[in-house]
Amino acid sequence: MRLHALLLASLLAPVVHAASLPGTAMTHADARAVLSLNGRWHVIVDPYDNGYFNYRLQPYDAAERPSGGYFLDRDPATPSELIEYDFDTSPSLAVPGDWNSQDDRLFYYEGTVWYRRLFDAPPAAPGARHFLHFGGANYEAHVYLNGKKLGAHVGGFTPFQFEVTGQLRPTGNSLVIRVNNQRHPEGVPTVNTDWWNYGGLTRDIALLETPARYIHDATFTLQRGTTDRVTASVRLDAPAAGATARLEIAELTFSAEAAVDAQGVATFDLHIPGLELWSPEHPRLYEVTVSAAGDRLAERIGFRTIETRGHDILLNGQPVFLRGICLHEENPLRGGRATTPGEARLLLGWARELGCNFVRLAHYPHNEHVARVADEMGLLLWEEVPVYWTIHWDNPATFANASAQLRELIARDKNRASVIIWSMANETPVSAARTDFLRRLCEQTRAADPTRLISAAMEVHADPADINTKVVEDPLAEFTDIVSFNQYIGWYTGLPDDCAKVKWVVNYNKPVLISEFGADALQGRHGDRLARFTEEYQEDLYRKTLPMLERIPQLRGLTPWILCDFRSPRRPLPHIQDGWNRKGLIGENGSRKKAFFVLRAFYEEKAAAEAPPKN
Ligand code: GCB
Repeated sequence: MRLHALLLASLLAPVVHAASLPGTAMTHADARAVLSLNGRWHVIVDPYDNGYFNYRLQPYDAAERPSGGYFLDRDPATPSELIEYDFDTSPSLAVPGDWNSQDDRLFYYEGTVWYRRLFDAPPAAPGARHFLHFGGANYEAHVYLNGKKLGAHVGGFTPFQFEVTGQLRPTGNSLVIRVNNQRHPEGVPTVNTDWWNYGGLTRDIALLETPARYIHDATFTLQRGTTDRVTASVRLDAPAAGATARLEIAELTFSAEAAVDAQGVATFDLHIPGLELWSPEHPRLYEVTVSAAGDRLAERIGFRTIETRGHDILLNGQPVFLRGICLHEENPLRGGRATTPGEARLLLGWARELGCNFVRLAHYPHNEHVARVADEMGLLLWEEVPVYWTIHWDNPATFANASAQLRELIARDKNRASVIIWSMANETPVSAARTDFLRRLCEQTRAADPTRLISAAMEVHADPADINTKVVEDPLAEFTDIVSFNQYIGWYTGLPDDCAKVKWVVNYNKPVLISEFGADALQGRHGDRLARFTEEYQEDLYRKTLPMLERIPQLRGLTPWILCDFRSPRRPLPHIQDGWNRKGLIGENGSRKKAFFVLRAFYEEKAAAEAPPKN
C-alpha cells in the first residue's frame, strides 16, 4: 500500500525538465542528433522497485550506501564488496520498442524496468551544448547520467529532453532510465482502456548537439485566406537582442531577414510568390532553412490552410470530405508498438490503399515519424491525447498531466501540414467537471495553435421517446470546430438492419465527422451476415452504416474503427478474440477482410465525386 502511495506521489509530482529548457523539447530533434542511442539496452526487471527504494522504503541515497540504487550502475570495487545487480550480465531489450512484445514474461508486465546503455561522447565542436532526447517513455521515466539524476517525465507518448552539457565523459557514459508503466486511476489514460498497455522506451533516443546559442523552436504557417502569405517565428533558447534571423527556401530562391527581439524571438511576415500548396493530391514539401546567432536548422515544410465554414471543412479554401480510418500505433503483424518510419509507411500505405485521405491516430500521440511520413505521403491527420472514457476530472494533477501531453504534442507536430485536427478526448461522459476540464484543454490548444481545428470523439444517445432517433447533443461541441462522435449501431446496440430506421438529430452548424463505427470479424471466419464475428457480419454492417451516416446533412468525414486488428486485454473470447480487438479491416496476418472492400468502394465514389472534371 505504502509503495503504491509513494509511486503515486512520484507519478503525480510535477513534470521535471532540465532547468534551461522552456517547457517543451526543442523542435526537430532528429536534425540535431549526433549519436543515436537506439539499439540493445541492458535491462533489470524490478517489480518491487528494489533498485530505487531501500528496505525502509526510502529512496536510495548514494552517499549513505553507495552500492544501493541501480541508477549508480556500479561494479564491485573489490571482490568483497556486496553489489546485487549487474547490468552487464543482465538481459537486453531493443530500443525503441515495448517490452511486452519482446519477452513473454513481460507480456502483461506493468511495473518498473531499469534500462542501461553505455556510450562514448562523440567529438564535439568548441562551445557545443548537449542534450539527451527521449521520444517518449511509458508512463513515467527517471533519467540518470553517470549516477546523477537528470530529472523525470510523466506522460508516456511525448518527447522530453535534458541538457547534459559538461556532464559527459569522453568514454563509458552510463545512461540509466527507470521506466514504470503502472496504470493509475488518476493517470491519463486511466486504468481501463481498450488497448494494450505497452511499456518501455518505445520511442527513439538520441544525444543532440547544438551550438552555444541555438534555435529552440521555429513555426511556419500559411495564413488563412491566402496562397502565398507565410508567418514564421524563430525562437532562440535565450534572449539575443541585436541578432538577426534569416529564413531561406532555396528551391524558390527566397530569403528574408528579421530582427531577434529581447525575448529571443524573430517574427517573419512573408510574401512568397510561386508557393505550391500542400494537399493530399500534391504533398509538396519545401526545405526551409532558418539561421540565427550561429545556429542553423532545416525542416521540410508543407504549406496549407485548414478552416471550417458552416458545415464545410476547407483545405486550401476548398471543401474536402475526410475519407478516413482510425489507427492504433501497433504493428499487427507482430502485435507490438509500431516505432519506425518503415512501420509508419506500412500502416499509412494500407490506409492509402483503402482510399483514405485522412487518418485518426487514436487514442494517444503516436511517434513523431508518423506525421513526418504522412506529410510525405499526403495524408491528413487527427492527433489525440489519451483523455479516454472516465478520468479524474476534478483532480488538478490529472489535468496537469493531460495538459502537458497536449502541449508537448502540439510543440512536436505543429509544423506538420498533415496534422489538421487536435482531439481533446474520446468518449467522455458528459458532466460539468468533464466539460470544464475539456473546455480548458480547448482553450489551451487554441492559444498554442490557432491555425488548426479542434475536436473530440463525443457520444450519441437515443431519444427516450424513440429509440431510433439518435441525438448528438454535448456542451463540449460549443468549444470544438468539428462535431465528432462515435456510434456503434448494429454492434453494441441492435443489428445492422436497424441502421435503415435511424433518424438523426444533430443541431449544430458545424461539420460533422463520425469518429468511430465498426464490428468485430475474425479474418477468415465466414457465415451468415447475422452471425457475429464473421467477415459477412462486418461487411453487412459497413454496407448498412454508410447510407445511414449519409443522412446527416453536415457529414464531412468518417474514420471507421479501425484499420487493423489490435491487441487488447479486454477481449478474451477464445478462438475469436484471443486478446485482440477484431474490428480491423485488416487482420493480424495482414489479410484484408470483406468490409475493407466495401469501404474502399465508398471512398472511391467519394473521391470521384470530388475530383475536378477532366478536360
Ligand atoms: C470505442 C473506443 C475504442 C474501442 C472501440 C471498441 O468506442 O473509442 O477505443 O476500441 O470502441 O472496439 O469497442
